[in-house]
Amino acid sequence: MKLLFATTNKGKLKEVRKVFSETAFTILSLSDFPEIPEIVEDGVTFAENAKIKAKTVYELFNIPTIADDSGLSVDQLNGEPGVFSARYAGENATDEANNKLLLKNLSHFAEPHLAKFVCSAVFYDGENYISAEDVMEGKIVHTGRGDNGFGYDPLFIADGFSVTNGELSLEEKNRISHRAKAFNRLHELICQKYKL
Ligand code: ITT
Repeated sequence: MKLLFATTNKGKLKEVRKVFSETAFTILSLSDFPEIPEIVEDGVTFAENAKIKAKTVYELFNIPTIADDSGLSVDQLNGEPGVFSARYAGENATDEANNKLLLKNLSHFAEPHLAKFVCSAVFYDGENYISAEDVMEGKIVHTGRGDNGFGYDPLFIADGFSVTNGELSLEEKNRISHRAKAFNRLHELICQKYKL
């Protein structure tokens, strides 16, 4: 069965393709479908935005679609950047600019900067939504380390680890990440629904 992953984020695509490797599903990506109109993510929760992405892309291509809305929630910043994680430092902000702003906003607070990543994963087939959400708890550190992953990964250390997410391999991150856990569950739920 083909699933279209409604994302333009190459880091997410790698992680989710790995989750669905060796399953009955082939993951297509939006790069197979150029000229997608911009999707307005105006939901106030991760779950709402994930549904918006899945529904918009399903209606364009009529292919069962999965989507992910995710982000970082920092306790001392009252849950920010939250659903604004990708555009914390402005529309089309780079990961570097977002990371810099995060550290600036945390500079007034004492460590540890407790934080969690959240991922809301959704499947939509034109009739039903299936959803799964999970988190990865940890803390933000001031010195970025590692070139793996994407987004805030160089600044995030997961509970029980001493290296940043940016220093984890794809396999290691997928063992513990919010995204891998949410999509593994979503995979199970899709299999149940389609009796696979
Ligand atoms: P799509 O909407 O096209 O999927 P996006 O990057 O805009 O791509 P989101 O709106 O879900 O996706 O924003 C997620 C942002 O949260 C992402 O750009 C990172 O800044 C951050 N983020 C989410 N998961 C992350 C992870 O596993 N590691 C590091 N940063 C992450």
